Amino acid sequence: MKAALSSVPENQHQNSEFLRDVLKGLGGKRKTLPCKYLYDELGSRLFEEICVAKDYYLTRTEAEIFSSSLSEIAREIGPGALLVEPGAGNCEKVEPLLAALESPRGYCPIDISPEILQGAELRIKKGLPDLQVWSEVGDFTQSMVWDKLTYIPSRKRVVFFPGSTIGNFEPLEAERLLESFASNLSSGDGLLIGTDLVKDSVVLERAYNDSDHVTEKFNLNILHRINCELEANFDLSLFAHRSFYHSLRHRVEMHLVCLKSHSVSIAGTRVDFLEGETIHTENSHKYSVDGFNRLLSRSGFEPVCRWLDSAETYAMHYAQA
Ligand code: AVI
Repeated sequence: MKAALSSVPENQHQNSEFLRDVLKGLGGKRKTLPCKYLYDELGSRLFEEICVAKDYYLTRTEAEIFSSSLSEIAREIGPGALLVEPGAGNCEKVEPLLAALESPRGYCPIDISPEILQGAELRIKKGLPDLQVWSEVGDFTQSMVWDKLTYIPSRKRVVFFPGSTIGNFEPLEAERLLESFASNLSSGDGLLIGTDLVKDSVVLERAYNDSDHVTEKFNLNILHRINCELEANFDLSLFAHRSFYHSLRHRVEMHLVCLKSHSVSIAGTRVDFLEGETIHTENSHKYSVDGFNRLLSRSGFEPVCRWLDSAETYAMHYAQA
C-alpha cells in the first residue's frame, strides 16, 4: 500500500486534495472555497499587486510601523534570537528586521513553495552573508514542519507573523493556530505579529474593492485555477467580485456573486448555481488592540507591547510565550 501511494506523483496528491476541498465547499448549502487556493502562481502575483495598490493600506502601513519603530522592536526581541517565519513567501518583510537585530542566531522561513523559498534564501544571503538560514518546505499549520526546527539550538525563538495573515483565520482557528505557535516555543520566546485594526467601513471596503480592480482579478482567479487544474468549465463572465464589511463579525468578507443561474462541470461533477447566490472565498478579520490582546492571552501568550502607525489603523504586537 505504501509503495503504491508513493508512486503517485506529488502534484496528483495535491490535485485530489484540491478537488475534494472544491467539491465539498461548492456542495454545501452556502458555497465556499478555502482562501488558501487563491494563491497559485498568478494569484500570488496578483496579491503582490494588491499590496502596492493605493487603496490597500495594510502593507504600506505595516511598513511605516517597521520603519518608525524598528530599533525599538529589535531591542524588545533582544540579542541572539532565531527568527521563524511561517508562510514566509518571498521573505521581503523580514529583511530590515533581520538587519536590525543584535547578533541574530539565524532565520527559518517556512513556506509550501520550494521555488519561492529558494529564491528568497539566495536574496537574504546576498544582503546578510553572515546570517544562517534554515528553510523549511511545508505547511506551517502542520506540526511536522515545526518538529524539524527543534534541532536548531538557540537561546530564544521568535515567531514572526506579519501582514495581518492571522485575520484570514476564523477567530477559533486563529486561537488554535496561535496555540500551536506557543506549543512550539519555550517560556520567554516571542511572537511578533501584525493585525489590521477595526476601522471605518468605507476605508475597509475601499481596500478590498480597489479602484485598480486587482482584488477583483485576484478573487476571480480562483475559478480560473479550478478550470485549469480540475478540468472545470467556469465562465468567469457569469461571476462578479463582491467584498463588504460585516460589522457584527468584524470582518471583510470576499465573495463571487453568480450573475445568472447555470451549471458548471468540475471533473465530471455537475454543480448548479442560482442567480444571486455567492461563493464565499475569504474572510479578513479586524481586531481592536484589546481584543487581540485577549486572543493572545487565551492562546498561551502574554502581551508585552505593541506599535501602531500614526493614524492608529494597524498594530504590530509583541507577546511572550
Ligand atoms: C493575505 N491577507 C492578509 C490579505 C487580507 O488583507 O486579508 C488577503 C487579501 N485579500 C484581498 N485583499 C487582500
